[in-house]
Amino acid sequence: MQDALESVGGFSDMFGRAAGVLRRNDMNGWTRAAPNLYPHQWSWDSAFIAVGLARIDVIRAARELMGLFSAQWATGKVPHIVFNPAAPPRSYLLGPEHWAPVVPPPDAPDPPRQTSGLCQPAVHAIAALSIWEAADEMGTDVVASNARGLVKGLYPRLLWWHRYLLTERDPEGSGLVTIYHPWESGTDNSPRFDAALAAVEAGELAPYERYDLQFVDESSERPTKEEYDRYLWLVELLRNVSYEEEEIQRSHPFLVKDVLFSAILVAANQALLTLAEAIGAPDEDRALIEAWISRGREGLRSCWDPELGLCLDQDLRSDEPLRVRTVAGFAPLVAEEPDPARRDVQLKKLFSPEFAGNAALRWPLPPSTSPEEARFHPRAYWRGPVWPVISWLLWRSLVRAGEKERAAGLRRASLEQLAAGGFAEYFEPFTGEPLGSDDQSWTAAVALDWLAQES
Ligand code: 2M8
Repeated sequence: MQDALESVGGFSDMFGRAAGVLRRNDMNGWTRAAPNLYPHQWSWDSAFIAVGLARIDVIRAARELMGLFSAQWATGKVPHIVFNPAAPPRSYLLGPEHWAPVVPPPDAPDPPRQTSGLCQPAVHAIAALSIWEAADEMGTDVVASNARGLVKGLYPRLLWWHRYLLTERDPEGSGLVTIYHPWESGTDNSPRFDAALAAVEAGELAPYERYDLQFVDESSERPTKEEYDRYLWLVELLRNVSYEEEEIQRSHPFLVKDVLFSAILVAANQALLTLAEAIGAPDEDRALIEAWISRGREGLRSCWDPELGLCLDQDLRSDEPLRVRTVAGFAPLVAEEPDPARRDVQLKKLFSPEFAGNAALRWPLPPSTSPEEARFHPRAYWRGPVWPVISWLLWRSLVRAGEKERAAGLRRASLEQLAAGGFAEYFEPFTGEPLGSDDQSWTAAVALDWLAQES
């Protein structure tokens, strides 16, 4: 049978083209998220990039994570952006000066690096495990054992990062991570946060220019000015309190228990546990990680909405669930929820007309927001388009749940989407039109991983 991917002419050379994107975005040891729109190193982008690089060069993949973790704060926080001092001026809205705390925090990275003060979902241990496994497949040669050595060196930093998230970001011990800004979710302007953000009253801001709009054709594909005002105001508040966690939890107007972040952390803890076993980490570490996994799953169970069949974020300020159908609702699937009944509900929902089973979709891939939501928008950033990295996360969860056929379908549809539209940042779900930045690194990276699966 003619392979549908070959018929669109993009399959045979896709691996080379994806590798070319990562090569061109390589900044000599770390990878910019995109050529123009995102000229710095982003935290979760780097983790996905390392997953892709593991298919090309295990040492370079490990170095991607090492570069990021060299900017880890003393609390264990991994910053969401590590700035590129050589980025062209007027390329990205917020430079290091916008993040500089009023009083330098005791937990700035050592040696000092220019970073943001937020963090992003903890995909990193998943990436570290991918590198370890790719090295294992290579056998005992010197490159493979060097790569394993580098991952072993990263392990204590990964543990420290997860500890930060489960202590400073979860003083309640709920197993759920509190985010201080929609940017920490990675799904910036998702309608998940509309209600919580609406309650934030932006104060006086210095005039600012939207550099992002030079690189994206339509402003409707990016967040609005009202959203940006609030984003910048939240940054201002955080730096005013020098990122002091207790003070943030006391006074900050945006505090959300993020179910997708929390679920990714559970999956990352699973990966960390496998790594801990592989490297012979102390028993106490393994017991701690196992406890984190149970606590995380328990926390997610408390956010379950039986009527929707989805998990919901919790707004700590209003003490209300944020009731919107988005891909974040598949947190139990991502967290590898062991209860088969709950898993079945999630699987049905994922492939229902509310998500990937919508008959009008160009490819059966989950839109970031359900097309049945009133606030769905097919072109607006995280309000509807399909994001290949999210498809990859869900695909990985299906593989791990033993859902081979469904996983294969998601992978195939994703590769067809990329064969037709290139390595775009996101895609219009009904037409398949590529949107946002071209040559987005993490899109190329997940393509590499998907393509390597068959070989
Ligand atoms: C987007 O976020 C940045 C802010 O962090 C932005 O809009 O300027 C999001 O898609 C985020 O998840 C991603 O990590 C980043 C870089 O790709 O871009």
